Amino acid sequence: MKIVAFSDSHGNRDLLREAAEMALRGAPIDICVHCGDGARDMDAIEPILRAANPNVRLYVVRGNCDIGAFFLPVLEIFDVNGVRMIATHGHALEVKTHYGALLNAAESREAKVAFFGHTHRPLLEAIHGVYLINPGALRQRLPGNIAYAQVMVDAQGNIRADLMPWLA
Ligand SMILES: [Mn+2]
Repeated sequence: MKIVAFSDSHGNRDLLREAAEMALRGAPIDICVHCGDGARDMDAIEPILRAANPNVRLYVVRGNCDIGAFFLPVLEIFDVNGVRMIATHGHALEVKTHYGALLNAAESREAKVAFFGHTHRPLLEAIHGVYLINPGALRQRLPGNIAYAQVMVDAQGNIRADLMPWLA
């Protein structure tokens, strides 16, 4: 299963589309996550995700800048081949100052992966066996900047997580 996570697109729909097209190369996307701030930008890529895989699952959470998007959840929980994951923007968990609350949110739900955003800084770190993954902000397409995060989960529930840079 291939999970692709974006965050903090802040209205940069063209950039989100380019990142999605890059992510669609190779294996189809089974699950696509947006960690908030520009959550509704997902409208711009949902058709191409569904065209590539009609069964794609989307998890979109509300960020502090998603004004009025009260129909979106603050936290999503989902399972992939027996591996539980959460997605949240993170502003309510104070991720700019510490990861303790985020880690607690994951561990209290027995999640092994926590996707988040808000800091605009890409992060991939395993703490106490929990992957904390922030794709960073979709702002500039520069070689080396991170476009999205990718997590592959095999049938046995083994995880491989990567931050994916823009290709030159
Ligand atoms: Mn933001």
